[in-house]
Amino acid sequence: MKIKSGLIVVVLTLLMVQISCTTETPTDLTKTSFIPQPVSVIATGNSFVVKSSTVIYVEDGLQEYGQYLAAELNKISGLTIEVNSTDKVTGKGILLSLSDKDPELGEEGYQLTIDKKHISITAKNMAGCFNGIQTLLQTLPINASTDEQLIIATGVIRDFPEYAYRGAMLDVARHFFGVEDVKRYIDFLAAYKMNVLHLHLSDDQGWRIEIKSWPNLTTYGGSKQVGGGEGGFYTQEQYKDIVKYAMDRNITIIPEIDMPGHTNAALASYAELNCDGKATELYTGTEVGFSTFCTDKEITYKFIDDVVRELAELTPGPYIHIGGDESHVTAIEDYIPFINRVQEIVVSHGKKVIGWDEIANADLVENATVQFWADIKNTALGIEQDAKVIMSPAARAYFDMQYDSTSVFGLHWAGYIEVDHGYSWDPATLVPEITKENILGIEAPLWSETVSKMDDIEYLVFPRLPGYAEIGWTAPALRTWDEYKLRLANHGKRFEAMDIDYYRSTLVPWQE
Ligand code: TNX
Repeated sequence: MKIKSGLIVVVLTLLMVQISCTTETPTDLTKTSFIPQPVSVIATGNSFVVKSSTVIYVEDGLQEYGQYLAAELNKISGLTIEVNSTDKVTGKGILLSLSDKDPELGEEGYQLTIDKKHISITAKNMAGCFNGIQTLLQTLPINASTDEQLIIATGVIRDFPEYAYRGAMLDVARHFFGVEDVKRYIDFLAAYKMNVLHLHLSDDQGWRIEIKSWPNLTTYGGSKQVGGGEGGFYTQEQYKDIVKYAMDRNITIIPEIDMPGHTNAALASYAELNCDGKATELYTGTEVGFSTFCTDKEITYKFIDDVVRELAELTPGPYIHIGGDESHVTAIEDYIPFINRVQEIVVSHGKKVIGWDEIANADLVENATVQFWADIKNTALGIEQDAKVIMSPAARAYFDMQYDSTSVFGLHWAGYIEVDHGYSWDPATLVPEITKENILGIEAPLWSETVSKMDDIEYLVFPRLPGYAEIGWTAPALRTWDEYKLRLANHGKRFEAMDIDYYRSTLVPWQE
């Protein structure tokens, strides 16, 4: 009998340990699967509980981010957390504030301090504050049920990015994606601290941005898409709405008008842009390199000036992307003066130039940026001319490359990109000709020849996007695939909660 009751005590104790383990409050902040991995995470062993009485306090100018955080917390918790415009924390609360007393954090860094009663996010700029908010949100489940307590482990996170430019591109020309889809794409970037969305707004198959001085571009040139279906375009009002939505999430929109090649939609819309004065037919296939603006007609430059002027007026960000890739039917003697002149047009409207790596064959203007996608020689020419480089190596960073031969969507002209291959590279050492001081950052482009719905986009973009975000944010010394894949696995639940239709790579140990 004695032995029996002893056994019962042991069993009961074990059971209690088990129960307390499974309902354990998170007290070790270092156990959180942050993506991107922060510069430093120190745990202090306690926890902060988010309650209905928790207030968000914001300094002047941070009201919008306060509201954003409240909305996210309320979504997760079912609570109605309030925002208070004051920097004096009176009760239990979360404080957002700006300070330039910590120069190590730089333009986009932040310090997130969590203790039992207070949470504070301090940054030099609003951008840093937004990044700190994203880190704070990753300490919480994305979809807690209302009766579950929202508990955050205490500690201190200091964090700042490796590269200033961390972006993704969306090709809305081959297939058109409406405003709501673009906003969802923006949410994906924001959750992982990416700060640039490059929109590929024109190509052979469609022109997607309203230009008031050349209306046929969209009414006719935007009417179709790959496969022959109905296309679409953004009115200027819709584009402004996208720009604002992005800006509220610390994301700069970079609009691209691809030229002199990839211009069939414009050439079909206006006969005078063709050398023979005849409009081309609309095109709905997926070939590249067959179209070109007529580079020695004056009307071409009047057209480009109008387009760039209207676009620059709508775009608060510093850049206009002029494309310049795959102009296979433009003679190099025509291509170079064309790119030179278009760069001057961009500069005259107060913007900086970005172009695909081919533009480095021209005489680059000051502050030009070359986007490396395929050709190292071109990119090296750009570096010789003091241009900065955006790293988008097709064989590593193209969202439209298939994961493997069984992938439903995507292409594979640059190879297959499994999740580990997309993650395991360092922009500063990938190519000997391109070194850290040349690099502005990284961008993962999604070309849309094979995708026509948001679900298709999600399959190609997830789970690779968090990896590109981490390459842009986290120093290479803090990143290995073997450790990253465990953190990524913990984000599967977040993808599901966001209804993201992601690719279940067998290389990642997803949680059941
Ligand atoms: C190359 S990358 C292109 C695009 C295609 C893409 C497909 C680049 C600058 N040009 O026109 O859509 O390949 O992967």
